[in-house]
Amino acid sequence: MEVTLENGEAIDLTGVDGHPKASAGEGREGTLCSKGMAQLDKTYNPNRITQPYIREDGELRAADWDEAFSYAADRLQEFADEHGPEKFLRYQGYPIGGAWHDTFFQNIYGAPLRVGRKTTCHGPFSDSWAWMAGYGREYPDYRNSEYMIVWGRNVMESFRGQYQPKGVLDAKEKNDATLVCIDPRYTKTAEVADKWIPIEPRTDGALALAMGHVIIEEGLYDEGFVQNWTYGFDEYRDAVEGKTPEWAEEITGVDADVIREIAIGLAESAPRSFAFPWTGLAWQSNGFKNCQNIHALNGLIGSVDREGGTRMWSAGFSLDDPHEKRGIDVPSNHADKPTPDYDDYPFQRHVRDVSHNLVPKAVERGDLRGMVNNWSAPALSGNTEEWLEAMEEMDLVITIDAFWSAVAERADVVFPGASTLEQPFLDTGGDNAYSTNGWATASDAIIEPIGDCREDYLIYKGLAEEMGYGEYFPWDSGKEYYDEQLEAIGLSFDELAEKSYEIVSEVGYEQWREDGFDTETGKFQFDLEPNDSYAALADEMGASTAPEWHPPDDEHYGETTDDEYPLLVSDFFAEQLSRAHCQALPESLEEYADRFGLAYEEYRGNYLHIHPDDAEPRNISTGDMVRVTSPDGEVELMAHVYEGIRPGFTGMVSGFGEDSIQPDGEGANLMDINKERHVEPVSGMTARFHPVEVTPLGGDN
Ligand SMILES: Nc1nc2c(c(=O)[nH]1)N[C@H]1C(S)=C(S)[C@@H](COP(=O)(O)OP(=O)(O)OC[C@H]3O[C@@H](n4cnc5c(=O)[nH]c(N)nc54)[C@H](O)[C@@H]3O)O[C@H]1N2
Ligand SMILES: Nc1nc2c(c(=O)[nH]1)N[C@H]1C(S)=C(S)[C@@H](COP(=O)(O)OP(=O)(O)OC[C@H]3O[C@@H](n4cnc5c(=O)[nH]c(N)nc54)[C@H](O)[C@@H]3O)O[C@H]1N2
Ligand SMILES: [Mo]
Repeated sequence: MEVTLENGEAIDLTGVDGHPKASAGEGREGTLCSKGMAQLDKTYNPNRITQPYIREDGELRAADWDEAFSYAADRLQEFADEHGPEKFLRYQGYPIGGAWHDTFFQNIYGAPLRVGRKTTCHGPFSDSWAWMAGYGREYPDYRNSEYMIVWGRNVMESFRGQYQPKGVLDAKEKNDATLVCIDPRYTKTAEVADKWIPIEPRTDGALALAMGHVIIEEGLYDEGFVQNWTYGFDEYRDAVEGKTPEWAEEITGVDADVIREIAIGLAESAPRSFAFPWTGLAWQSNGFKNCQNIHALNGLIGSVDREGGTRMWSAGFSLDDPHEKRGIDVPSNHADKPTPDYDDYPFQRHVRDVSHNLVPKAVERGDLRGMVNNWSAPALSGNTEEWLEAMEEMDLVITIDAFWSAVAERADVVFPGASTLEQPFLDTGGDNAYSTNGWATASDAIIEPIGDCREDYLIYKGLAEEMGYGEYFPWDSGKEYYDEQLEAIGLSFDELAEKSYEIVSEVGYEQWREDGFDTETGKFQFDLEPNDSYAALADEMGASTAPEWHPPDDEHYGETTDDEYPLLVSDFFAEQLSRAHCQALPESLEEYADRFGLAYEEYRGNYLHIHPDDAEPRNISTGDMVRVTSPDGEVELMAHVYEGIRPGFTGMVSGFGEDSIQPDGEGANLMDINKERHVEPVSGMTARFHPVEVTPLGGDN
């Protein structure tokens, strides 16, 4: 980002022109996403945690850094002596310095367990893609596409300011591309789409199978690709045989004609076309199968890693390892630590890390007794009630945080992390506006940390030194470490930060031509070899690895509505708020309220979006406070009645409520009604669809 400074204070932020993530490509305007823009408000927010805290006689009190480091080091040592580091959980979001977090807490301290990001963001989506295509992430090559199906992905809103929505608009303008939005809500993406398909939630897998049926029936699949580069096509063809558009119409509520139209549209534009699922589908109990069936379409039409299709997007280069360069042998103290066996949770044997919703169970069983957190708000990502109890139960909680989150309030040590304006930052990647290039980007600290905040590197270094492991953190600052990493591409940190970004590598299309797919069979897999570990897991779950349709079924694949709980509720993101991380910022909250024409002064929580057909019989109007009741509990928030949500489906933005960083705890945290059992059974990912009833609270609100 470019920062405008006035008398040493940052007063404005903007994107960098031509930036691979923030622009549509060379010479094009750069802009920021909501999280980027929020760095300014966050940095100067009066509620920000700006000094370390430690717990003394049960109370948190302010401390200086030396005190906090020495206290944390003593407690970590005590913990290791008493319980062993294997009972200390690692939790982190997308912080600056994730590698240092791992070096210290995993490799040196020896804590083997962490919560897998896959179980709170994208498990069903990326796991299914991983076994089908052999790598974790694919990204559409939007700008070169001619037909784009964004499926449970609100690309225009959730990626606002970045290259993705710009690529969508470019494709529409330059390639006359068609954009299809499959989403039960009329989102910002639906607004620009050529076709909005408000599907019945959680039935996407059925729609995808019917599309496969049409594509095969019409002879529109990519025979060359299917024959030479895929495995299990016969099984796939058999699986979709009776799955006609009429069959899917019954399940999905999407007209058979529309299903035919988009299937043919997708196939005729191939390989410059794609069907791309994301978190809307990942958070479903039957999400794995739904995503699998959607991914299969890309194999069928041969748009995998082709121009305008879905790219196997890798950076195409790697940075140097500063430890290695200095001949510092970082131990792997976590490697030989015992980890618990969760025979009663088949997915847990499969997802290398602990599933988010299982953490409270692990604490109850005595397998976990402490944790460290950085830049995450776990209490809001699933199973809240039990998570809060679990944190209370823990003997040691350490967090690096910016606000008084549910973790910070329960922590024994709180370290105030620096914001992106206050510390150096380096990143590399593949997915970006330059379709066949990998990039590196850097920004320097532009202001001194507010109060006593410190850059993340110095927090890990300080802890390591205090515990006698200073030799693993010999660099004076994160910047020095980055400098050594960047030698790989012949730049210093300052040089890169000055330029902002560098296009480093060339990564051509059709990478599979050279090495095949990194799967069991070396091919794109519609189905699995019986000896694959996923196949064994699926077998245990009573699911086949063949492409099939799993309806939500109350047992494994997600609870269903009934007379008592006739509505389905879920949560999602909004442009003005980044996950659980802008709710402390009045600027963001005000913009969010404005968007729905509601008064920020009166209520600063999230809204329950509900269709008039559901609201009217319940006597609910916009601005009313309502109670959302499920078999597992209830939450309260303000209603927003509008036609842009499918009848029967209601939803809210995540990240609010009393355990959030929203200063008054206003609004609802849907995860208050989420329990351990609400997980997708193959990936262990939190599932967020709940049958509920909604009632007006009455009174004068
Ligand atoms: N402003 C902002 N931007 C963000 C974030 C943020 O919090 N705020 N978070 C970032 C992160 S970490 C991620 S992972 C991405 C996520 O980006 P998105 O995938 O866009 O995230 P969600 O808002 O969860 O969107 C999913 C969409 O799926 C729809 N949906 C719900 N149920 C179903 C269903 O059954 N079928 C279909 N077809 N659609 C359904 C929802 O209505 C919603 O519009 O966004 C990133 N960008
Ligand atoms: N209910 C529900 N939960 C969800 C989702 C959902 O749709 N619904 N989406 C999920 C997805 S896709 C993802 S990726 C995960 C992400 O979830 P998390 O990893 O939990 O990430 P955030 O919500 O961004 O983290 C918010 C925390 O970061 C802290 N923070 C903010 N700025 C800073 C800083 O500068 N330094 C430090 N050290 N801390 C800071 C805030 O105080 C806050 O406690 O959430 C998941 N959780
Ligand atoms: Mo995410």
